[in-house]
Amino acid sequence: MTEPHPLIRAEQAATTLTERLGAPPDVAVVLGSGWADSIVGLGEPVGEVAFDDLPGFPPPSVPGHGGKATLIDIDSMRVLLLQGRVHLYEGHAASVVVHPIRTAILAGCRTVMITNGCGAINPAYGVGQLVLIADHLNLTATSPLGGPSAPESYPIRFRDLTDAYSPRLRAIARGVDPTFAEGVYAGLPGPHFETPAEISMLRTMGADLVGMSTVLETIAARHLDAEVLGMSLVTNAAAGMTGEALSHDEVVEAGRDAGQAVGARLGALLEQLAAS
Ligand code: 8IG
Repeated sequence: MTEPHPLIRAEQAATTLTERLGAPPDVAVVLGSGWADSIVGLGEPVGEVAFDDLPGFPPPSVPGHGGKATLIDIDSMRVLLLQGRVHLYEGHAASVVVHPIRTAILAGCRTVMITNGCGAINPAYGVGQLVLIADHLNLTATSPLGGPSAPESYPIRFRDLTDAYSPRLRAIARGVDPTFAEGVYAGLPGPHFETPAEISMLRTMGADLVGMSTVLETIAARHLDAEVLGMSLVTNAAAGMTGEALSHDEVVEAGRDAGQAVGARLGALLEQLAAS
């Protein structure tokens, strides 16, 4: 038998997800590195589904540490928190990387908040700062819209990506904090960090932030006409900027230190979204 199209797989997962949650979710939040602790005070879970129970979700790379989708209510808005993103650098195809977000959107989420931990290329950004993504450079050399064409009921794959990161949602975020910085996010395959020369190149190309996620998910979400809010937590200055070497441990620690503040911001944002 031939493999079903990735969008059909996502439809199947969406059906299971909605059954398990009892009703469709409204908003999805993809939680990136450094964001795990941010959801502690957001609200009592009213539903939870392990990725293991959903078709097409890859098995966890560390046994027992698979992802899950947790549902919380913010006022009358049903928010699906997606914990346990997978990356290109784990050897997954682009279609696998975007499977969770496609599943959430096909289950009913018309708004997606995509978060990540990243390095700052723009020297104006400090470690621990949240930055709204205004636009991206997809430097992964791939697209989730490549491969066999989608079933006819789907939009064409030649998707316009003007205003991919919703100006409307960014304005709502600035309603929470008028000083919210914005920047251009460069998405690379990783998993190594950049050389200082690569960071100079990326700065010349217009990038403010650099990371290993987000761009493929945004493309997949826009293909399905969901509105995207992208938000980056700066966990380190990019390579070559401080004279110090980058260390994964420091990056993880910066994420942990920022957890509470990030959670408060995420909560305020979701409240504002629910009210708008
Ligand atoms: I967290 O400095 C985090 N992720 N490519 N470069 C890239 N990805 C990152 C970085 C960084 N920090």
